[in-house]
Amino acid sequence: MKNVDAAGHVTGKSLYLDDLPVIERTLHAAVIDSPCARGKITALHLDESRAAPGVVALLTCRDIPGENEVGGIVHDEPLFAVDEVDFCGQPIALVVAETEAQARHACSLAKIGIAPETPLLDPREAIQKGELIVPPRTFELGDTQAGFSSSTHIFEGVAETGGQEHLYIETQGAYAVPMESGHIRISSSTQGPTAVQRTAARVLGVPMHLIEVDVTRLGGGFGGKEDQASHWAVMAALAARKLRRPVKLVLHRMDDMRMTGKRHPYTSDFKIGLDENYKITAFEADYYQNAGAAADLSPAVLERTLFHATNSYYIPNFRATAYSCRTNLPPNTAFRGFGGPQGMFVIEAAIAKAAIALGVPAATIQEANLINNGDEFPYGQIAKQANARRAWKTADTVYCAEKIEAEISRYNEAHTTTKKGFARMPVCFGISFTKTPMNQARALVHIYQDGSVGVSTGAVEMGQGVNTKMVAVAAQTLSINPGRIKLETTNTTRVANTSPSAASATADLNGKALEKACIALKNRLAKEFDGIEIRNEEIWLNGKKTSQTWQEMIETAYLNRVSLSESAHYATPLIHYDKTKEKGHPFAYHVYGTALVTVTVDCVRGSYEFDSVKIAHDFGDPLCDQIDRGQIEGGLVQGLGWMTMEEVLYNPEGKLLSNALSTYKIPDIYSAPKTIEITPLEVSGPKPAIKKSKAVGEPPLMYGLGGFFAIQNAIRAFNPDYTPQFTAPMTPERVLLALYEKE
Ligand code: LUZ
Ligand code: MOS
Repeated sequence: MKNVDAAGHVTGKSLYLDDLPVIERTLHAAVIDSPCARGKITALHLDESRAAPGVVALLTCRDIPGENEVGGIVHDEPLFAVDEVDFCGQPIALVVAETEAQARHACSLAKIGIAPETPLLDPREAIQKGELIVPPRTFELGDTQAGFSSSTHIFEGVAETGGQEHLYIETQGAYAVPMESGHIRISSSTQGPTAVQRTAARVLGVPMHLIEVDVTRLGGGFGGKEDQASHWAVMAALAARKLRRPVKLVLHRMDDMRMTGKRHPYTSDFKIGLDENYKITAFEADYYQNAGAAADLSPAVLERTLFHATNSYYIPNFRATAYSCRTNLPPNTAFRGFGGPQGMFVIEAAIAKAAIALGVPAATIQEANLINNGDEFPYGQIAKQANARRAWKTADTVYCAEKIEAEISRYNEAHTTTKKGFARMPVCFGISFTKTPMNQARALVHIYQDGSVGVSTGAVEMGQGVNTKMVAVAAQTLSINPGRIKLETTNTTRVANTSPSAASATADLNGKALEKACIALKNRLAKEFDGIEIRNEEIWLNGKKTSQTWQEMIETAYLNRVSLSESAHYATPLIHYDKTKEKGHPFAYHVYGTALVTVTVDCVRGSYEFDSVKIAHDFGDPLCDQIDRGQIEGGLVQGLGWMTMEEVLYNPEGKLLSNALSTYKIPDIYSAPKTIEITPLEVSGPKPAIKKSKAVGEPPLMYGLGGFFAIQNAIRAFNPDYTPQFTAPMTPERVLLALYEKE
């Protein structure tokens, strides 16, 4: 199965939001945003903007017919600031003009008076001031006090991870077109068409059925368009409704970087206890999440940090509390891994700290504590089909980990100005939205009279290849050629009440719904034609091939007045979660894997190169092997970027410094590992995985954490005085300082 989008992408024919043909009389919008991170608005001088050439309207919070509210989980985020601002880049007003250049020019004429206050930027400071987004959450298993008193070794420390810019190649944007009777059609670059529809309906004060959201594809999302695509779509819709003209709003890169939230930075305290056999007897942690100025998805991200606090390990005595801290940064949001990577970094840091102090390889502790079937996660789910050990062993044997380590030791003995470092990174990631009700999806299938097929689901294609997977599911289930099947745009009038394409669960949820619809159609055709069977486009009857073709059969079915359309709904079975007890069975299943990361550090410059990353990954039976490998490579490199070179920096006034591609560096082909090898575990996926192919979107990102620890090990090989700190990203600047740190 080839990627159905490949030809369109390489020939430049694929349509993104900004490629949609522009309708006559279309207006263009641009956003006036806050230059200040915190303060009262004292004056809005917008007359000059209003009077600028080409300007048709200028909208503020006073022009909102419904609610000035875009917060999904907590209602704490205005679309346009009212009388105070809470972050740099917060939208204050929308300029609508005949051309985009005119709209932008008008924005530059706005004069906003703000009485600035000192912004809160640090989550630990925020919590001292009582600035919490939601009450803290605590997950607990066993008895940590007892666990620590039976520990031979106890270590405590601090672990910190930075933010991460999504850097989807396509920036945020939307195009709203007013239709008749108050109906507005919005094309949006969103992972969550229903989120856009719901939010637009709320802000415009109209029922949801008046808002139609259509998505062709996204040039990347990575979580940044799970909730934060809504703002721009709603602004365009607001202007379209008021002015009765189509309105387009596309953010420029620097606007996008300045105005949107990113991965949540975390700072955390940990305490780990081990017995003489390196078994972890107890683990405690406190996580302080930098949520930014509004809740956005922070409470859900916070929850996933707790779910992944023990990564691939079984820890009998566990207690962790997570705090979502309100600061004056743009509201931070979903980002591939969704709080999981932040949680996993802390346990890996704790293990690394213990290993260094005890003079054993981290692998000794990691391996001793891998989760086994029957072990309990701190949230009460029992590990089933736990492939943690299998992945570890596969990586070990297929890649001869011992040999790699021996070669590195030899290299380090022979070289003085460069050193190599090695780390293993096991990963265990739970598949399902942690909010149980979100685990549902729908699909709609039409077989047309000529035997061609149109498929609609709630899945949004954002480069992850879900369209190809949906075509594969329909083709396999109907047993027809993939070439007969067209994936329609994702549209709220065809498939309603969609969960966002997120949580690695899109192919599973939508694929299962699609499979159900296809099975229903297949069964209906079988019933109509005496129990025929479709096998690879051939029609078989009583175990014999007939002369009839698929196309002829469909034509006859139509003439016989058989319905050739079907819609189906799927809800993940068995999952549940009780927040009052913090126990349940939140995940349909877990994805496991282990990565072996090798790095060479230039000990003169502090720069580094990843020699190789060798991965044993738990695919299940992949629907499209190439797409899954692409997801693994991409996720890994994105994780390495987060851990090493990507540094989101704000100045003390809360202004984003890393605000362009010149100051924010993501991995390019030169900084990607020289080789990436991927070995699938030879195990089928579980039942809730579509066609037994396991979810693949997020888990590989966390292999990147190995990059941090590999670099740290290389530094240790060079500088015996280095006291390991667990602060990511490990930028070349930090590496250089560590290489020459004195005791
Ligand atoms: N989004 C969400 C997610 O709303 N809930 C989740 O559990 C989740 N997990 C990963 C990524 N996005
Ligand atoms: Mo996501 S972080 O699965 O939108």
